[in-house]
Amino acid sequence: MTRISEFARELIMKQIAFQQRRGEMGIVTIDSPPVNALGIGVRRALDTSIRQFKDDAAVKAIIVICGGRTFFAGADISEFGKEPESPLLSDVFNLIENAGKPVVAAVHGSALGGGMELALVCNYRVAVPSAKLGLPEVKLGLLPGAGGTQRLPRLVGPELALDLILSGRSIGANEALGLGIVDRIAREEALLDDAIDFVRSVLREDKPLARVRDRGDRTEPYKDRPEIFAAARAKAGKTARGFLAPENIIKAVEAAVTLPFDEGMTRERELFVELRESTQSAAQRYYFFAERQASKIPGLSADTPKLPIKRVGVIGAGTMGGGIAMNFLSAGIPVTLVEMTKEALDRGIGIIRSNYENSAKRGRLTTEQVNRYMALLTPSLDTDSLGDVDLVIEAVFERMDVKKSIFEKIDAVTKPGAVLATNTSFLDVNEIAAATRRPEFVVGLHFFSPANVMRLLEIVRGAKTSEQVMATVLGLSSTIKKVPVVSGVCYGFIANRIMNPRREQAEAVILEGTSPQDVDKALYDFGFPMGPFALMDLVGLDVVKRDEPYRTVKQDLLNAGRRGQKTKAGYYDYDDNRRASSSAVVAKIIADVAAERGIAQHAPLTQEELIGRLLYPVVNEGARILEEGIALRASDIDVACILGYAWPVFTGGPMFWADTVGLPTIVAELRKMAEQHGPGFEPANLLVQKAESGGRLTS
Ligand code: 3H9
Repeated sequence: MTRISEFARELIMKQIAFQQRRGEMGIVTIDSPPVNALGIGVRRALDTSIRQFKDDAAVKAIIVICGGRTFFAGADISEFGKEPESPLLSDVFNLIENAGKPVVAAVHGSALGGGMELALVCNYRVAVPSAKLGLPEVKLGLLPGAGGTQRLPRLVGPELALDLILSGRSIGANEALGLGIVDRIAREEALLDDAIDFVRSVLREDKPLARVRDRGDRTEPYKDRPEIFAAARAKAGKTARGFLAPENIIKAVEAAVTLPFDEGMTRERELFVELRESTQSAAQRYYFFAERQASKIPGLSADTPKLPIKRVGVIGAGTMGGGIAMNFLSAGIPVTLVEMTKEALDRGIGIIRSNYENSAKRGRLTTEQVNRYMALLTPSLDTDSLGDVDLVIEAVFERMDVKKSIFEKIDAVTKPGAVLATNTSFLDVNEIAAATRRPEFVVGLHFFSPANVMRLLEIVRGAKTSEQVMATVLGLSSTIKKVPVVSGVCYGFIANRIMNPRREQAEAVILEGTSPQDVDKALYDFGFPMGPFALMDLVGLDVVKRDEPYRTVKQDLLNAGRRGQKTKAGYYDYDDNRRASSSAVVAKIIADVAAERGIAQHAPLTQEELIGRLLYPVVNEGARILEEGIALRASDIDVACILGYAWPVFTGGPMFWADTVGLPTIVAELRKMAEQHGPGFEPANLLVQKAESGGRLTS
């Protein structure tokens, strides 16, 4: 255990905690940027401050409040996996709960995880209207491990507690007031004053101290209702397939209903530790930081001036262009949408409107919002109308000659300093930039479909893209609520390039005797929402078709009119309810293609063999992407795969997963594949080096 000197402790304490007296009130203000996470420094500061006021007879009540932008955002996630240091969160919470005088949490910003748990340990909670409270531990593969699973059900009942803890969603202060989680709403700019007023009224009433742990009225009625837990399990089985945390959460909330408080706390602890030690939680915690790291570009300082983006032009009103436009409209940025024909333009605008209206029907938007967004949209049939925009995003079909002529044109009509972006998914951004007189203002903005929904945005940095343009588009990505991943220029960039081997291998193994169903099942069981064949059937084989110099199963299926679900036949047969079943026609096509191409069929690969065959080449491609400097770091590749291809987050993405499998195993398996199937499987140098030196791809 690391020990710090008394002097250092004093210093840390002084920087983090500020104590003041207002009459009989002892006020503890914690200010530990950025988010007041409950790391060791904050715990020590709280411990010392609370102890001091607890022992001071002149202090009749204690208020815990935070400085900076938020109340405590939870335990310090970077501390998990390290040796715990005293005082633990449970020590601090015991101190608060047994202070013998009212302790009040004054909440602004977000009270999340351990932060909300701290508020629940306090006798009362006062919050400003904009405050949010939530237990998002499930998103880190954890459960609320500082009493949240025991106290929240005692306040709001187990059904709502399960809903909140399993979803990890936050609720606003007013909703929390209605549920009895918050006791008083304070004025936005007068939290401390209003919290003091509230405590004074509590002291005047001189009632016994209210402690959530002593409540039983909301849990008692559920003692003989196991069906609510069965229902939660059934739902989690569907919405969180493969994740471990939901089951432990349900068990912990069950304990809140069936066990006395202290026994429930012991059970919560066991269930929490089990999750904390799991690979899944390590992966999800890694991912939490990976997502935040992705927007940080080495050498690009945070104060690089950004270009103002007040108006955007989008060229192409197809599915992609329309989706891209929606991101800006929803962020309040006006868009000029350009198409070649009036029909295509009208169709594109109609789709945007109906997308918004569908959201309104589901209660996610108001009609007023829909109208406001649509009013920001200017349709146009002429690129000359782009003279006043600050950014143009081209989203037309993938042909270099077409893109070049568009860029030449927009270079001529847009104002100097306007950023010109292409949404290409594989073409050379440098070649496109060379068609303009401002290559330093050209960048790739690769959205994923549906562009208004998918959170990933690959930012393709051309050889000449300026730092200012990079800073601008990185900033813009957070305005439109995307997670940016920076990629160098190469075919397919990061996400499409790294996942291509999975498709190639899936198509190869079915010719060698494994069925499309087995391939899809292996990947589904690994945690993907669906396998590649089911996905191609869903999207349409005509949409994903590619020209190959040899006979392919896909082309034969298309020739037989099997375009996927829309024709009730693709790699699978479909009934009227879109239920899939295997197809003798497909099996025959596969056998014919294999015979013609001289590919010998053998016994189907096992699930384990399939995962190696389909996903080790993905890891290998990731290592090449790193070696070539296309990705800045391994974790960026993981973010791209998780957000772009629904790679299961509980494995951490291909790079983190490879580290958990063991790089020597992957290198050895790739070498075996290279012997059997050709040199394309040879492990990348970086992979070999790391495997031999005991290193990891991720840090
Ligand atoms: C827990 O509490 C377990 C307990 O039940 C039991 C324990 C026994 N720790 O997101 P941002 C960093 S588990 C460490 O960009 P925003 C973050 O990495 C915890 N660091 O800002 C970033 O660093 P950098 C349960 C944290 O304004 C910086 O703060 N709590 C933590 O968009 C700014 O973050 C959660 O899961 C943390 N807990 O959003 C809440 N939180 O600048 C997690 C943030 O170097 N946090 N950082 O990149 C959040 O959801 C958001 O950060 C928050 C602010 C909404 C608070």
